[in-house]
Amino acid sequence: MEGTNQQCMILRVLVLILTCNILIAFSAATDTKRFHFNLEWEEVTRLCHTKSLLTVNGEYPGPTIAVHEGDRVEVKVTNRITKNTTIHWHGIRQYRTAWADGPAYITQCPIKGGQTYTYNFSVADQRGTLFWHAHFSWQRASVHGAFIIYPRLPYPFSPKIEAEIPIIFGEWWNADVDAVEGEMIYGGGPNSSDAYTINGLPGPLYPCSAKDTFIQAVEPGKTYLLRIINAALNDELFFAVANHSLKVVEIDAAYTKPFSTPAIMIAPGQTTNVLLQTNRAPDPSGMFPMAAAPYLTSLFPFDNSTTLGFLKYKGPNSSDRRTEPSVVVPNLPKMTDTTFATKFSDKLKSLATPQYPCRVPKAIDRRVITTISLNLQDCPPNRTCKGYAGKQFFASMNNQSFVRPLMSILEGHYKNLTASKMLSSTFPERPPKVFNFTGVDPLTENMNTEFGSKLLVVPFGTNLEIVLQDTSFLNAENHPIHVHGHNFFIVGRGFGNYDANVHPAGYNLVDPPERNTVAVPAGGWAAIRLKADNPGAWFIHCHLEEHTTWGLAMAFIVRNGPGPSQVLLPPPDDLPSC
Ligand SMILES: *[C@@H]1O[C@H](CO)[C@@H](O)[C@H](O)[C@H]1NC(C)=O
Ligand SMILES: *[C@@H]1O[C@H](CO)[C@@H](O)[C@H](O)[C@H]1NC(C)=O
Ligand SMILES: *[C@@H]1O[C@H](CO)[C@@H](O)[C@H](O)[C@H]1NC(C)=O
Ligand SMILES: *[C@@H]1O[C@H](CO)[C@@H](O)[C@H](O)[C@H]1NC(C)=O
Ligand SMILES: *[C@@H]1O[C@H](CO)[C@@H](O)[C@H](O)[C@H]1NC(C)=O
Ligand SMILES: *[C@@H]1O[C@H](CO)[C@@H](O)[C@H](O)[C@H]1NC(C)=O
Ligand SMILES: *[C@@H]1O[C@H](CO)[C@@H](O)[C@H](O)[C@H]1NC(C)=O
Ligand SMILES: *[C@@H]1O[C@H](CO)[C@@H](O)[C@H](O)[C@H]1NC(C)=O
Ligand SMILES: *[C@@H]1O[C@H](CO)[C@@H](O)[C@H](O)[C@H]1NC(C)=O
Ligand SMILES: *[C@@H]1O[C@H](CO)[C@@H](O)[C@H](O)[C@H]1NC(C)=O
Ligand SMILES: [Cu+2]
Repeated sequence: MEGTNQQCMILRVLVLILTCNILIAFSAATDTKRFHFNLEWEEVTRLCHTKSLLTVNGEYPGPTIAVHEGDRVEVKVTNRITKNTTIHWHGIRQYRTAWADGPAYITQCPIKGGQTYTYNFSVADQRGTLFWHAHFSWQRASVHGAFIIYPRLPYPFSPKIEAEIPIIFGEWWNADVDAVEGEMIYGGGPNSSDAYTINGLPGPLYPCSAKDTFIQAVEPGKTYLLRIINAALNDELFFAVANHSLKVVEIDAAYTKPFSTPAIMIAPGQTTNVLLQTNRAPDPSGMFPMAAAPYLTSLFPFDNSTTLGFLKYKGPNSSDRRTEPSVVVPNLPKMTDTTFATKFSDKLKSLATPQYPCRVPKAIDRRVITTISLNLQDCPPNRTCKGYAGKQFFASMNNQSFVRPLMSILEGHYKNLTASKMLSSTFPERPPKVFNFTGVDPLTENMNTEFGSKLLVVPFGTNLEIVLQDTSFLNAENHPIHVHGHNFFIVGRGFGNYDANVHPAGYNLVDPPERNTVAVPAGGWAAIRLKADNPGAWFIHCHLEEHTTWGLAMAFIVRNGPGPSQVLLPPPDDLPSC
C-alpha cells in the first residue's frame, strides 16, 4: 500500500538502526506511532544562497507523519538549538489533550534549548491530509511537514488511485527569517519572500534555480491523489497543472462533494486533496508544468513570483524542459482574481452522506461577531517606525490586539487562576463600533486599537457561531482564520457588512464545507459554526504570520463538561514550564 511505503520511508529516516519491517509490525501491534523530531540547523542552498535553515531532522520540508485513523501518536521533540520552539499538529482535534496542541503561551510554554517534550495524542474520527508546523515566532517558515491520516474505510471516491503525491507550498527567504520578523519591531511590514516553493523547490522561473525543480514522474492513463498543503507564512495561493483539471475531494481532512476545476485557491493553513488523471497524450517532451502563484488582495508589497514544477509522463520521448524560463500554465488565474477565488470557495460542500454526515449545528446558543482589522498606532517617542505614514502596524479582532501572555493560558485555566487579570477578562462579543466596515475610508482618522489577551469563555457543548467581519482599515484583505481544537462549518460568506437580520436566512445548514481554516473574503465576512465540545484553551488567529505577529488573534476557553470523559486530562509530566 502506498501509505505503508511512505510511512516506511519516513520511519527509516527517523530510526536508522531498526529495519522498517520491524517498526511497522511494532506500530501495528500497539497502534501507537512514535516519531522523534530533532529541531536543528541545516545548511541549505536555494537561488545560490546558502544559509542555516531551521529544520526537523535536517529535512526541508520536514518528515511526513503518516498514521491511521484511531492511532495514538507520540512525537518526542528535542530542541537542539538555543532558541525556544513548539510544534503544532494543525487540524488535529486534540480531544481532551489540549496540552499537545502546541501554540506557544496558549497551550504550553516553549520547549527551551536542550529540552525535550513528547506530544502525545490520539487521532480519532479524522482522516485525510493535515500538516504539522512550528508554532513559535516565524519558525514555521521551514519547520513544517505533511500529517497524513489514512482512513480505516475505503476512500468515498473513485477511480482507484495509482499513487499519492504530497504537494507542500512554502516560501524561501535568502535572509534569516528571524531577522525578517525582527524588523517588524516598531510596526514595520516584513520583507517579502524571495521565492515560493513546491516541496522545498522554487523551480526554473527564479535565478540560479533550475536544478531545484520539483518533477513528478507519472504513468499515462492513471489517477493520482495530490495532497496539497499551503505551509506558506503569508500568502494565499492559486495552483494549477497545465492541460489537466483537478477534482477536489477533500479539504482540511474532511471529504467534499467532488467537483472538477482548472485551478484551486488555497490559503495558508489549508489543505486540499485533488484527483488528477493523466489522460493527456503526452506532448513531445512529456512534461506538463504545474504552478503556484499568489492570490493577492493586499496593497502592500508582496512576493508576486511564480513557482513551477512538472508532471513528467513516463514514455520514450520524455525530456527535460525545466530550463525553459518561458513556460506558462494557461489555467492559472490572474493574481488578483477574486471572482475565481469566490466561485471556487462557493463550490466547496461537505460530502454529507450517511457514512460521513455533516454535523453542522442547526441551532446556536451564542453568536459572536468580531471584526478582523489592521490598525495603526503612533510611533513610540525617539523611534523610527516603518509602518504606513511613519506609524506602527498592528492588527486586531473586535479592536483587541492580542498580546501573548508570559504564561500558558491553558495552564492558568487548569490551575483556576481566575483571579489573574488575564483569565478574568472577557473578549467583547460585538464590534465596539458599527459602521460601514468595508466602505471607503471607514473611520480612517483613528485606526488605533487596544491591547490585551481577553478570553472568550463558553460552557462545554455550546453551539457557537462566530461571524468574522473583514474591515478596510488600511486595506480590505483576505484573512485565513484558523481555529484550534475544533473543525467548523462555513455556513455563510458574503461581501460588505454582515447583517444578523438578513444573512442567517441564507445560510447553508445542509452541506456547508467543514474546515479548520476559513479564507474570509476580502471586504466581506464569513459565518462559521462549531460545537464547543473540546475542553481546554484554544487559539483563533489569522494564518498569515505577518498578521498574527501584529495581534490578529484571540483565545477561547471551553469549560469542562459534566461527564468524566468530558474533562481536560491532567498535564503530562514533561510539559515545559515558563
Ligand atoms: C501517552 O498517553 C497515553 C494515554 O494517556 C499513555 O498511556 C502513554 O504512556 C503516554 N505516553 C508517553 C510517552 O507519555
Ligand atoms: C529587507 O529589505 C531591505 C530593503 O531591500 C534590506 O535593506 C534589508 O536588509 C532586508 N532585511 C532582511 C532581514 O533581509
Ligand atoms: C495544452 O494546452 C495548450 C493551451 O491550451 C494547448 O495549446 C496544448 O495543445 C495542450 N497540450 C496537450 C498535450 O494537450
Ligand atoms: C511584481 O511586482 C513588481 C514590483 O512591484 C513589478 O515590477 C512586477 O511587474 C510584478 N510582477 C508580476 C508578475 O506581477
Ligand atoms: C517520439 O519521437 C519520435 C521522433 O520525434 C516520433 O516519431 C514518435 O512518434 C514519438 N513518440 C511518442 C510516443 O510521442
Ligand atoms: C527622546 O529624545 C530626546 C532628545 O534627544 C530626549 O530628551 C528624551 O529624553 C528622549 N526620550 C526618551 C523616552 O528616550
Ligand atoms: C479547579 O476548580 C475546580 C472546580 O472548583 C476543581 O474541581 C478543581 O480541582 C480545581 N483545580 C485545581 C488545579 O485547583
Ligand atoms: C459601504 O461602502 C461601500 C463602498 O463605499 C458602498 O458601496 C456601500 O453602499 C456602503 N454601504 C452602506 C450600508 O452604507
Ligand atoms: C479602538 O480602540 C482605540 C483605543 O481605545 C480607540 O481609540 C478606537 O476608537 C477604537 N476603534 C474602534 C473601531 O472601536
Ligand atoms: C524561552 O521561553 C522562556 C519561557 O517563556 C523565556 O523565559 C525565555 O526567555 C525564552 N528564551 C529565549 C532564548 O527566547
Ligand atoms: Cu490576516
